[in-house]
Amino acid sequence: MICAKNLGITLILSMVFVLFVPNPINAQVSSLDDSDNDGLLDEDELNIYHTNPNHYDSDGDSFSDGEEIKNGYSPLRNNRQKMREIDTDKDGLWDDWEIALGTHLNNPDTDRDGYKDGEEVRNGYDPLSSGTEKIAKRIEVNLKNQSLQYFFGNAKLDDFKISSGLPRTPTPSGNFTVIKKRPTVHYAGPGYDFPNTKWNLMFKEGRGYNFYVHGAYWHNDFGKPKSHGCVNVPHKQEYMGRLYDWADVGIAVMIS
Ligand SMILES: [Ca+2]
Ligand SMILES: [Ca+2]
Ligand SMILES: [Ca+2]
Ligand SMILES: [Ca+2]
Repeated sequence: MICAKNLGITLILSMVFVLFVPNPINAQVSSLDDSDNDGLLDEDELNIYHTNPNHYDSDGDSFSDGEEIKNGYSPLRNNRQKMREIDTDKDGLWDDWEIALGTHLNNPDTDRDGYKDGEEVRNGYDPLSSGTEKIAKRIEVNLKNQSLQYFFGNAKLDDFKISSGLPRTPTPSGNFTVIKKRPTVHYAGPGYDFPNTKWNLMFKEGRGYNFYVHGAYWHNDFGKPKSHGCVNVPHKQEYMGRLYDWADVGIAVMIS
C-alpha cells in the first residue's frame, strides 16, 4: 500500500523527470553546437576549417573565426591574409578551393592515393576518391549580374564581379570553349591601348577581333559593363591569375 507521503514524493519525482529528460529535438541540437559562439558549428570547425571549436579566435588577431570565414580571411593566420591567396598545405589548391571541394586544408593528399589534391584537380580527377572518373571544369559568365563563377564538377571555386562589353560592343552570349591560353596580349584599337595585359583565355575568334576572358588593370569598375566585348576580370593573381592557371584549353565557357 502506498501511503500519502510516498505518493507525493513519487509525483514530484515524476514531474522533475518530465522537466529534465532530454527530448529528441534537444538531442539533435546538441550535434549542432557552437561552443565558442563564433558563428561556426563545432563539427565544421573540426572537419572543415580546422579551427579551435572552443576558442572564438583561433589565430588571436581579435577577429572571430566566423567573421574571418565570412569575409574570406584565413582564421588560422593572424596577418589578415585572404584564403584565396594562401595554400596552407602547399598541394596546389588555395585554401578557399579546399573548403569548396571538401578537401583537407592541412593534408596535401586527402584521399591518400599518392597524388596531391592539386595535382588531381589540375588533371580533372576527384581529390576525394581514388577513382579514375574525370570531372569537368567550366566557367560561367552571367551578363545580367556582371559576375563570373567557375566550377570543378559541382564545386563552385570562385564567384566575383566582372565587366563585360558596353552596349555598342556587347559580349557574345552562348556556349563556347577555351580556344587558346595567352599569357600576355596587347589590346589596342581606336581610343585604347593596353599593352602587357596578363592572363588571357580566348573563347571566340572573330573577324579581326577575338574575344577573351582576361585581366584588366586600367579600371576598377567591376560589376558594370565597360569593355569592347571581352570579359574583364581584376588583374590580380588571386582573381584572373589563378583562374588562368586552373583553366585548360577545351573547357566550357558558358555566357548567358
Ligand atoms: Ca564555433
Ligand atoms: Ca581570428
Ligand atoms: Ca592547399
Ligand atoms: Ca590524392
